Amino acid sequence: MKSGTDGIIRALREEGVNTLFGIPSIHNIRFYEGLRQEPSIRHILCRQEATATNMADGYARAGNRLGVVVASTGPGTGYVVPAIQEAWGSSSPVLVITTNVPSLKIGRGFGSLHELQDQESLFSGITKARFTVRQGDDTQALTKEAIRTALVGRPGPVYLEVPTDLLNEPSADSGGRAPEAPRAAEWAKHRDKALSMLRQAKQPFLLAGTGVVRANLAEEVRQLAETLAAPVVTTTNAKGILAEDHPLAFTHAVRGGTVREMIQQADLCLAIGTRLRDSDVKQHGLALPRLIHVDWDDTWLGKNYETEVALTGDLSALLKGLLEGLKGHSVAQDLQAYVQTMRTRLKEEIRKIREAHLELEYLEVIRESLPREGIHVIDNTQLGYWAEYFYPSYCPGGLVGAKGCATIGFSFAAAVGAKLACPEKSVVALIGDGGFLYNAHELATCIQHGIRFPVIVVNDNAYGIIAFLQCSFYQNEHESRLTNPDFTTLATAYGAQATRVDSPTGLKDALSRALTSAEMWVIELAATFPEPPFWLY
Ligand SMILES: Cc1ncc(C[n+]2csc(CCOP(=O)(O)OP(=O)(O)O)c2C)c(N)n1
Ligand SMILES: [Mg+2]
Repeated sequence: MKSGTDGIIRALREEGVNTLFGIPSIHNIRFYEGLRQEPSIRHILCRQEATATNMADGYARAGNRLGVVVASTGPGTGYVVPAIQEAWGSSSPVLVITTNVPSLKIGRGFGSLHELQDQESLFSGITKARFTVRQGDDTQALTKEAIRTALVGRPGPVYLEVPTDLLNEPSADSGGRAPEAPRAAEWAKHRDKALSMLRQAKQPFLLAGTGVVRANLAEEVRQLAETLAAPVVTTTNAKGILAEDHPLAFTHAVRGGTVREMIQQADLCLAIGTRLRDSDVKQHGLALPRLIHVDWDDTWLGKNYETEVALTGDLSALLKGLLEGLKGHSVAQDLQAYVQTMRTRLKEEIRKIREAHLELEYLEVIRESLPREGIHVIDNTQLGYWAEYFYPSYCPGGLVGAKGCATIGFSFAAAVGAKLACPEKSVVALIGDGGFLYNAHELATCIQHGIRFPVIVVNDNAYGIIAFLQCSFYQNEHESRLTNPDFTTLATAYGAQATRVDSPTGLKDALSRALTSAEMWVIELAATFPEPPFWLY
């Protein structure tokens, strides 16, 4: 008869999972013995559970598939929480497999080793579902259900908890439960209204979010934009859903200048696969015209913007349905001319900003160092904010940001996961000195597993954005300057290669060396970027 562990591992194998990130413990030790006997599953041994979770998240986003982290009771699980908040906010399908105290001791408060009362509740606001295995459950069926829940509809993290004894005990064999089916598109209900609004719009635009990236809908977005001659703006993690050198690409939705003007002049917004969250759009002062909101489900409808027509359900079916309904649509010539004029203005505006800001020159160096399909993973650091506005992404997932909950200390670890998911792609991580010391220990993991890519550490010896905000609000800094280690010595101590640069040409040379090298590289960029772009543009 299969054990609880066998059930989980069989389910992982049957669902095509071949990579896990995690840390062993006395509570999950039986699971690791199972893994030892399962050569088809690769385990990346990490140095802390939060960073292991960021890796699983980066793996999920870059590979457009499930990421899995293995943790253990109490502190091991606690470390997972902030990283799962990021995955939740970014609709990233990450499965947490963790343990709890022995089944008969759960909830009794005996003070057992690692015991954390109500452990599962830590995940209540940041997961799609929580599965807790109890006596008599079939771990294989539950794991399958957990995996499918993470991936179905709007993707997101899921929590699976197994009491340590049940990893070893025989597991029931129920034959598996029916997975939740994706909700059928409900667009037919509002089909005519949406199509007539789109056909009659004088100046429509598309606002695309993470959902279209997760659902692989770049081609549909391009066709919709071209059918309607509609400019496309995006949130950070949807950048590149339409290659940003396409004539209809209008970069980040919350930019000022030409982008804001175009949105103010538009008479219809087709928002697709975006939750229109406050932090993504509303708080930046973005007002929307009449709105058609296309999303996986009703959760976010009408929260931040009044919706005139909502189309919910399977995103792919909805976009295909819209395209079908718009067949034969002809675009007015003056609309085409208007969009062209605005695009030319936007390009000119960016050219002028580049003259005034070295930040754009640095971003250009990173852009030119990476192939079109390269993956640039940014942290919440000044140059990262500039990347959200000014780094052109040419493919979905070409720019990956920690925008789920705006955590710092994400990008380096997430880039490890991205590189493992897409070993054939060039990957670069960008992170601040503050953020890097949240996760620099994972250099050890890179060396141990032969993972290689460059991480650019922007060193301004400060929590720079905080210093900037303090000076802006209170005319003084307080507790935002950092005394740092020598980053090149730190990196070489781990066995990585390292260099320090302080100019765009220095960065260019370092990146070209690192991207063609067979080693892990830390490039310290000694530079201060005093203001974030959202303050200016
Ligand atoms: C986990 C977490 N803690 C604190 C913050 C608040 N915070 C946002 S940016 C920032 C400073 C980041 O410093 P650094 O990585 O050096 O980037 P810089 O701003 O200097 O470019 C801090 C502390 C956060 N976003 N996430
Ligand atoms: Mg800094």
